[in-house]
Amino acid sequence: MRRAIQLARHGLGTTSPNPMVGAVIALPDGRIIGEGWHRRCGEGHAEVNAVASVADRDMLREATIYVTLEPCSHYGRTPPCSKLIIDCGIPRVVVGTLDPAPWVAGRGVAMLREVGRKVTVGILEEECRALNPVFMTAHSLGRPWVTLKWAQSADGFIDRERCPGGAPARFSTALSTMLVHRLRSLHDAILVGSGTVIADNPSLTTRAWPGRDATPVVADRRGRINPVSTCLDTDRLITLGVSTPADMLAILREKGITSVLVEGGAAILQSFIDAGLYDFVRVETSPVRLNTGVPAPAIGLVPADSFEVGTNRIDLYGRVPWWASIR
Ligand code: AOF
Ligand code: ZN
Repeated sequence: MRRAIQLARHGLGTTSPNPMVGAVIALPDGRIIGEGWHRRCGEGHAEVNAVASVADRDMLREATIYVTLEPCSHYGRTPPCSKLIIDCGIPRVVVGTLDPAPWVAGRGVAMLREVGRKVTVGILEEECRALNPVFMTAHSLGRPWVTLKWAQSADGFIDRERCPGGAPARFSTALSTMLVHRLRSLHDAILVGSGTVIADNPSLTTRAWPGRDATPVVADRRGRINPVSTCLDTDRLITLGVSTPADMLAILREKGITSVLVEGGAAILQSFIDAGLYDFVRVETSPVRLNTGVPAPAIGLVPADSFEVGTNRIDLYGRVPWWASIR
């Protein structure tokens, strides 16, 4: 199962909205005869790739498949893995954790047991759940995973007081920008307020990182922004006309968004903090002092992890995902 978890991690950044999943096929003496992982949404699941990697199919009749997530039972973009396991004759299945998605939710295990396959559930369960904080949150809490992110001056301001179009205060460095773009690419959506769009006209892309671009989302209750004149990818842009974080998340969930990175401004960040609707917070602090300006949001927590990137300090709060501590 540990090996299966390692394999699953190769899917980071390309499986969403699907989870990262790994699978290992072994003989009773422990010899590994097949390995696989889910590489990309729309492509084969971990079990499919693991079975395909086995040279001698006859060996499957005495093998055990270890899979980090319950094999699926549904026809989605691909056919059910439980059916594959049954059809190729694997007698024993070891599952890390159950799949909380409503289209599986225990039915994969039930299908296997119904035809007499031996199934063990809950091996390295915490680790297997922690592989996919986004997928687990989206399906168990019924809302997207929420990351809050801002950069601040040494004296706690996120920006100067300035008029629209005036240059924003710059806290990030070339290296920390790469890490922010990596963080963006690991979310389905990036949310900003209309004030941020009017003041900065950001593009919210991942140009400093070779990952996919997240869907841009603008909270624009009063219809202040003109989508045509923004730098945002208007083909994919979602505008939200609602005011509360809970309402925003409900709409994003309906649109199939499983994770959102909230990038500001201060008021929208503070509204998510006040509503308790966040999972993880990343704060970058520059040595630059502004003396006056827009105060940074107040989170009132002790960091779970801190590290330095060049001149800047990064503090991580809340439930820190495994992929956020990589540095
Ligand atoms: C597995 N093994 O490797 C993964 C699973 O549209 P599909 O066919 O790709 O199905 C996606 C759903 O399948 C996803 O929401 C989750 O419930 C499950 N993911 N299941 O047996 C895998 N990635
Ligand atoms: Zn599957």
